[in-house]
Amino acid sequence: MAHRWKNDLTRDDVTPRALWLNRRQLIAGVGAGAALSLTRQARAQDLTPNSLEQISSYNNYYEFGVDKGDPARNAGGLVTSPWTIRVDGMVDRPGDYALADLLSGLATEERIYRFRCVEAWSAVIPWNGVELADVLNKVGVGSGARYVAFETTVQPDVMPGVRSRVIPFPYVEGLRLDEAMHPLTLLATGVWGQPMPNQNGAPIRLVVPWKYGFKSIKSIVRITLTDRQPPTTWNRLNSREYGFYSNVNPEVDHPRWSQASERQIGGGLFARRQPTLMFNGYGDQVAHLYDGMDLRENY
Ligand SMILES: Nc1nc2c(c(=O)[nH]1)N[C@H]1C(S)=C(S)[C@@H](COP(=O)(O)O)O[C@H]1N2
Ligand SMILES: [Mo]
Repeated sequence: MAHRWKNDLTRDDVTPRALWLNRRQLIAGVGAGAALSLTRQARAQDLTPNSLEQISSYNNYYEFGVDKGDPARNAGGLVTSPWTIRVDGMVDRPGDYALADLLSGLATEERIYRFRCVEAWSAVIPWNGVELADVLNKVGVGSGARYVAFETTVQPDVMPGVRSRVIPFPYVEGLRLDEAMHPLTLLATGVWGQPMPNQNGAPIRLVVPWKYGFKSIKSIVRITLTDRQPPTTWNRLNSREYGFYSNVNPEVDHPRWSQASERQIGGGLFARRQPTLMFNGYGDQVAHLYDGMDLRENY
């Protein structure tokens, strides 16, 4: 049986590089017709993308409940329009931005990324979105900024998990500035060319493909540039199990389970376990960010 994951991707095989080139062409006016199709991206990486149905029916979004099916069942009432994002902290142009204004003029892209959750499930997801770096450059990163903090909306009326306080809300996450500025890091507004389903974090959520899923904060209403490492929800709840960095690392086990393998959602009961790849397969592009760091200590 053919393996879904390929360990021997070369730099030229991987999607983002091709897309950077493609993006330059778009900027140069070659036009969307030249865009690398999702099918070709998937083929180049030997990946089988999950269906929209699979991607939107097995979720973690604790504001809507702790079971994987709860977000799909309960997120229908999330109010996503109008949507305002507060941009504050060490930033040149702080303010409350209407979502459309914040994104206007930025290049929208389609990218197929591997997704890896700490509980050993994985997915392959065609995201639509913009590079976070483009948004940060638009608002102007202040000279002292070293981290980016994110916050999710809190809508108690429509969020049963918030009312029952399953964990403290708002959900918060953070990245080091160089991680945030990396071209793989997206603010995603859709999947499979459709608007982001509520349960996946409508209208806009973070996607950091070399980190565990919980770094991908959903339904973002605040972005703060700061000189201090910001608190993150899972690290706050259990710092022994969830670190700030949360890079996918098959060699560092979660205290209660192995992280060495994974199963792609939608594969059924007998889905084959795949070996988990360091940095979720994105090592060529991101390993240099962590040169000299002990990735066991900085988990
Ligand atoms: N606001 C918020 N964002 C969140 C979560 C959450 O509970 N609340 N769960 C995280 C976890 S644990 C995972 S695995 C991913 C799941 O993203 P998906 O449902 O789109 O697959 O969302 C992350 N973002
Ligand atoms: Mo997760």
